[in-house]
Amino acid sequence: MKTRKSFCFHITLIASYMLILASSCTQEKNNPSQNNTEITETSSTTLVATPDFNADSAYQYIAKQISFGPRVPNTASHVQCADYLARQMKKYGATVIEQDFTATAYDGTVLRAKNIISSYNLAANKRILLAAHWDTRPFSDEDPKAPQKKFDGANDGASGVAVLMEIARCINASNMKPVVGIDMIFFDVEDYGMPNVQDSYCLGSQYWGKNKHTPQYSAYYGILLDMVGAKGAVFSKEYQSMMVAPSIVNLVWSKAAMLGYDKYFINQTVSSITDDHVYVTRYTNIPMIDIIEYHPNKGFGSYWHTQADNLQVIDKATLKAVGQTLLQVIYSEK
Ligand code: AHN
Ligand code: ZN
Repeated sequence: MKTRKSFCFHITLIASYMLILASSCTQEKNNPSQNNTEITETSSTTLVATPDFNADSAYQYIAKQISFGPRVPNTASHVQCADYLARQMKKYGATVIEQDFTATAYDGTVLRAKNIISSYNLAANKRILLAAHWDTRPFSDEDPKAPQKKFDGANDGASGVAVLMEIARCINASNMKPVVGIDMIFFDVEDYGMPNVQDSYCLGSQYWGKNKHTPQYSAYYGILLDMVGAKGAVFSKEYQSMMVAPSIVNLVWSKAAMLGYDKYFINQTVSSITDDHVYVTRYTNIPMIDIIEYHPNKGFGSYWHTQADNLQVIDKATLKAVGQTLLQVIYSEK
């Protein structure tokens, strides 16, 4: 008679066989958006072992970025923060490329800019691209009292970078490593734009999309983080992300739900948001989604582009929800 143990073993074997069958249906490694429904469905019902995302550490990376002052292009704070970011990513074992360029803003100002690209496991063909912008908007134009003033950009800018830095620290510190290659890009000059001026935002991702750090570079898919650390944040399914990579949006949202973060990652679709993912997909064809705080009825958080976007708006529980979900997503890719 079969023991319970061997019964379970057989179930495991059958499950593995089904997984192998499903994986053998995979065609090319890049761009899952048009196919692979089975793969995504299979992998989205399981959780894997990952390092533990430390939200205290992520919070400190936000505080450190803010300590340089607003990271507005053509300021000393901007240069000093870039040096810090590149130095930290090297410390966490990444291969780092600093891509210097100039960008002309909507008002003709020539901005000295830098995208920072950090890579893990360069030998892997299958790669996941993670990104966030590291610059700060030069004015808090949504603040009725101080529309011309610089601001901290704790959430708008620093939070996404901080989550990626903590993931880098985790990858480096843990004996568990992702199977796939990981590239993290800190885009510059995302926020030096003017509402209603076409393509005036996202100058760093526009530059990178037309001048990739490695000409042949591609990725299986990309995930952009923007405003991922505020108290009470919700992440809606953004329309452009749903158009180019619905399976990736649903994969991320289902991993979040399995980890108990469904109050942050809500099952609601909202209209398109112009952000770095749009230009990455436009110029490189890499399907990229945006995890961005956006409330179905009221839009961005009330702190958005105001003086209130400072450390006080940051909630470690939000950083944890996003960071742990991302670790789950990248460690489950095979
Ligand atoms: C616009 O407001 C056009 N897009 C939102 C992108 C953004 C600005 N993310 C952060 N700041
Ligand atoms: Zn902004």
